[in-house]
Amino acid sequence: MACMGSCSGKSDESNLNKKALEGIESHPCYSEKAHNQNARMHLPVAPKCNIQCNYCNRLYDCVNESRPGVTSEVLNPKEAFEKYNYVKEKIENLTVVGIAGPGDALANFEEVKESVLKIKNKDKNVIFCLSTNGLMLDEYADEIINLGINHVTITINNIKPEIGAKIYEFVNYKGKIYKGEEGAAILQENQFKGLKKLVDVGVAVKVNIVMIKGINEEHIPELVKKVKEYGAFMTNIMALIPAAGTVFENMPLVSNKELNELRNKCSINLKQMYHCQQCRADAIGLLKQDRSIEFRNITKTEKIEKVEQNKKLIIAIASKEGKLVDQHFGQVEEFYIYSYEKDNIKFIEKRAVEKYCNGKECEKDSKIDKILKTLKDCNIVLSVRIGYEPKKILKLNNIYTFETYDTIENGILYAKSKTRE
Ligand code: CLF
Ligand code: SF4
Repeated sequence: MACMGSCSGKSDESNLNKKALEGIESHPCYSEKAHNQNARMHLPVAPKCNIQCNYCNRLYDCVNESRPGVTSEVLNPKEAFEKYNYVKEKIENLTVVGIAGPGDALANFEEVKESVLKIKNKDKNVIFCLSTNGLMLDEYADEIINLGINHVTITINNIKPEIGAKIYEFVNYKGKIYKGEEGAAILQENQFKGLKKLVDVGVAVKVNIVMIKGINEEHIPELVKKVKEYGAFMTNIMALIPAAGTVFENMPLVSNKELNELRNKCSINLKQMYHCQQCRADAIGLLKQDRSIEFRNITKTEKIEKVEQNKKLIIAIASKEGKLVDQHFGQVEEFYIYSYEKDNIKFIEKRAVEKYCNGKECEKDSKIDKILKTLKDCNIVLSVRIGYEPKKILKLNNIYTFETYDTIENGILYAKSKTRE
């Protein structure tokens, strides 16, 4: 599960092991005090998921969007390690490395394990944090413990399969698809078995709960009591984000007042998180100050084939008014086409395209094909952000993509510096 979490209420720290307890002080999600001081970095190494939540749309990467499941890149363990080293140099107070999607950490366990081991071998003091939907938690709990991960988040939205059946479209358990109450029951059983295994060795388990009006909000206090009985350290009740293109896209919004009233009610039983930012799967920095855009693509530059010094570059710019690179790739309806040759930057024309992002996944394949035709002579696309799917497809067609927010001229010079010998 993409991790979706000022704390108050009761929690029992006496159950925690020494590392889990020590880690809380500098964990921005577990400690309200730490959230203004300590930074976390998410490694987006887990693209696959093994369930389908009715609120999840992992590929919808919009410029204004900051929510779980969204990332601008997916890294392999080597790239994740390189990126960690780079970010660590720049952010002194980086204490936590989390894996929060964009899919489920345990549906990508080999990548998660390799990334954790690489970083751990280099830096013994990192606090690792993992977020999961819990479907494979019973199976992987021992490995998680052996890896020394002492902070785990499980998203549990219900303790009644009839409610779960309304939240999950399907559960893919060990290669077989289960739907309705059957699927929800399998998920629930594994979540609680895994929770117990972790709590038994003192891991600090936070349970994330998505508050969905008309589906589970009445049920949440009972759910919080249950996870408390099982030894969860705290819960983080979050408002549903009705993401475009999902079954729940038209569900009612939850107000802050409603959310905090429910949290207050539940705080009688268990410590509550009030400062969750529902962050991206590639978030970096303090919870309230996401710096991920600064660190995009830093591990990818060596893969760019160098272009001959004098070859003319054709560059497509995502720009609202033709002055700045200030649009997300998915939002562009008109690209500004420029050429760069022998130190000369020249505007050529505007080219209309159909907007790539409208929230409907099913239409994206045909749209990217059309965009590719429109940009077929281009070497470079410059935008503020681009999702990993279109980026990958453009790359396969020898069009390199760069993310920046700058004047068009500076953007072109930046892209040129990355592609020239
Ligand atoms: Fe990341 Fe989640 Fe670990 Fe925090 S986020 S894996 S516990 S390090 Fe934190 Fe972000 Fe809320 Fe998650 S603010 S979405 S609770
Ligand atoms: Fe999306 Fe749900 Fe899978 Fe998380 S667990 S990635 S929210 S489908």
